[in-house]
Amino acid sequence: MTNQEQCHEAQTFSGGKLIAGALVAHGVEAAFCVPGESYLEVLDALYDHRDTIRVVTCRHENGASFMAEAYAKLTGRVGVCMVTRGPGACNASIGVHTAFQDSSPMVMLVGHVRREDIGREAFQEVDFEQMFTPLAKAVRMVDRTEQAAADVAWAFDIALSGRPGPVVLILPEDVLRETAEACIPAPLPQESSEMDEGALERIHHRLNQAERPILMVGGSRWTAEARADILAFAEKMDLPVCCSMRRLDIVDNTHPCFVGEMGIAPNPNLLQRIKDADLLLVVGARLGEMTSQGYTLLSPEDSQHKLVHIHVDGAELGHVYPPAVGVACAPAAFAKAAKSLPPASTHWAGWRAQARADYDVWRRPDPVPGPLDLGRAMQDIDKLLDDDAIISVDAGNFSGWAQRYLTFGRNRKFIGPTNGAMGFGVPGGVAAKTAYPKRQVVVFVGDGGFGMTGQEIATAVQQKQNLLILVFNNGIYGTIRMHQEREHPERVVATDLCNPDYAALARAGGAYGDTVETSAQFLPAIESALAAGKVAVLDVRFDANIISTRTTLEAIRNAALERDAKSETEFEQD
Ligand SMILES: Cc1ncc(C[n+]2csc(CCOP(=O)(O)OP(=O)(O)O)c2C)c(N)n1
Ligand SMILES: [Mg+2]
Repeated sequence: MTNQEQCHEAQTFSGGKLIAGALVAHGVEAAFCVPGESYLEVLDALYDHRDTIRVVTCRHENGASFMAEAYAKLTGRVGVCMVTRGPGACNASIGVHTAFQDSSPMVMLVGHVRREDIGREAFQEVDFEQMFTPLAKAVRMVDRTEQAAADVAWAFDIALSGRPGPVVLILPEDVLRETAEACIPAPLPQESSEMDEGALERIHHRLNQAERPILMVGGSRWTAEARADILAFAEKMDLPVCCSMRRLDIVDNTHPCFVGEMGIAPNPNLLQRIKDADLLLVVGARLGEMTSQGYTLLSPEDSQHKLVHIHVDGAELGHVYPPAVGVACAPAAFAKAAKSLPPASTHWAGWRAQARADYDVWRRPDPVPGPLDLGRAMQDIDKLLDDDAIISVDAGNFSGWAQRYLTFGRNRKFIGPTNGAMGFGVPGGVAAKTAYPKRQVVVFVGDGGFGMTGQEIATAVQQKQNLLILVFNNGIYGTIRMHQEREHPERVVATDLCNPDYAALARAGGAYGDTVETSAQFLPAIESALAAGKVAVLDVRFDANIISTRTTLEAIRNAALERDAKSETEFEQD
C-alpha cells in the first residue's frame, strides 16, 4: 500500500499545513528550531498544533540539531529539528553528522529558496542535496505541495528503519505557501526482523565450544525489553558483557555480568580479556574506530575465527571485520530469541567473575592530588543521583570521570556523542528534560564544550527546566593538550582557555550558579543546586594537571621529554 492509499479523504491544505499535520500524525511531541522566514508557513501551521507539539526555540542551530539527536537517542523516536536555508543548515550540520555516526533516527526540515530561483545562487541558497549526501542517511527536496505530507512519512520511515539515521527534507518556500489537495498519511509500519533459527543454533554451538566468550553490546534500537532480554541471556549463560563506546546504559552496570566499557581509554584488563577471548559476540555495535582501539582490537584472521556479529544492517557485517558468523538482525530480535536458548555447557568457570572483579577494581578511584578529588566526587554523586536520572555527557577527557565511575542501566540513562562531537552535553540535557520533564537530568561538560553550546542554558531557562550542569573547568582544551604534550612536549599552542565566571554567567541568565573548588564543597553544592528548582550551573574548577582518570599532564610531558632525549642520543650515536 502506498502512502497515498492509506488516507481516506483528501482536503486542500498549504504545504506548511501538510508538513505540520504529518508531524502530528507521526506522534511528534517536540521540535527543536531556530526560526527562519524561509519556513514561516510550517511555523504558522504549528501554531494550530501548539498543544500537541512543543516548539523549543534554541539559540543556535547546533544546539537545535544536537537536541533532536539526543531526543532520538534517548527515546528511540524520531528527533525533529527545523532550520533555515544555508546559514541555519550549516550551523545544524553537526547534529546530522552525530545522528549518522550514532545511528539515531532524526528528521531535519530545512527551509529553502523558491523553486524558480534554484540554481541562481539566490539569497542563502545552498545545494543541500550535495551538502548533506555524505552526512545524512537520505536527502530529499519536497518539490510538489501535494507530496509534502507523504515526503514526511517517507523521511520518518527511512530515519527509523534498518540502521537508524538522519534524513534531511528540503522545503522550498513556495511549496510551503501553495495549496494542494492531499491527505495526511498515517505512519508506515516498521519492519520487524526475526532472528534466523539456523544462525541462532550456530551461535549456540559456538557458545558450547567456547572457553573464553565475551558479549559486547552497542549501537542503537535497544528497547527496554531488548535490554532486559540481553541481560537475561547473559545471566543464563554466565557471560561477561561489555559495551561499546558511550553505550553505557544498555545493561545494568551493577549486575555481576557487566564488566565495563570499551571506550577511548578502556580498562587495560578488559582490553586484554577481549584479545584473549575465543568468542566475541557483538550485538548491535559497529566495532567503530574507538571501540576497536584504532582497528587493533582484532586482526582479520582473529575475527574470522572468533567474531559473531549481529547488526541490523547487513552491509555492516564484514564492513571492517569479516565475522565467523554474521547475522543481519535487530538487537531486540536477537535478544528475544537468545534468552530462550538452553544454558551452554559452560567451560569458563571463573572467567565472568574475574572480568567483573577487574571492573570492580577499575571503578575504585585512586586518590587524586589537589583540593578536589574528582574520583571520590564521582563516587559521591553516583550515590546521590536518582536511580532514573538521565546523564548527558559531552566529549572530552573530563567525560572519563562520569564514564568510569558512575553507574548506568536499569533506569538510569546515559547519553553522549559516540562520534566525539563537542557541544552535545547542554543541548542533550535540554532534550532530556523536554522528553522527560519529571526526571532528574544532569549534564557533564568541559569548559571547551560549554563554550560551544553553553548558550542553550538560555533555552533551558526559557523552558523552565530544572537542569543541573556541571562544567568541568580546567582552563584548557585538555584532550588536545594531552595529545600535544605527548607528541610535542612543552610546545603549548592553541589549547589554553580564558574562561568567564560560569556561576556569575548563569546567574545573569536567570539560572542558579555556584563554584566548587574542593572535595568538601562538592556534595553540598550539588544538593543545593538540585534543590534550587531551576537551571543550575556548577563551575567545577580543578587543576589542569589532572588530565584524565588515569594520569597527569606532568607524567605525559616527562615521558615524552625522556623519549625525545633518548631518540636524540640514539641519533647522535648513529
Ligand atoms: C566540535 C568539535 N571540535 C573539536 C573537537 C576536537 N576536540 C576533542 S576534545 C577537545 C577538547 C575538549 O575540551 P574540554 O571540553 O574543555 O574538555 P577537556 O578535554 O578539557 O576535559 C577538542 C577541541 C571535537 N571533538 N569536536
Ligand atoms: Mg577543559
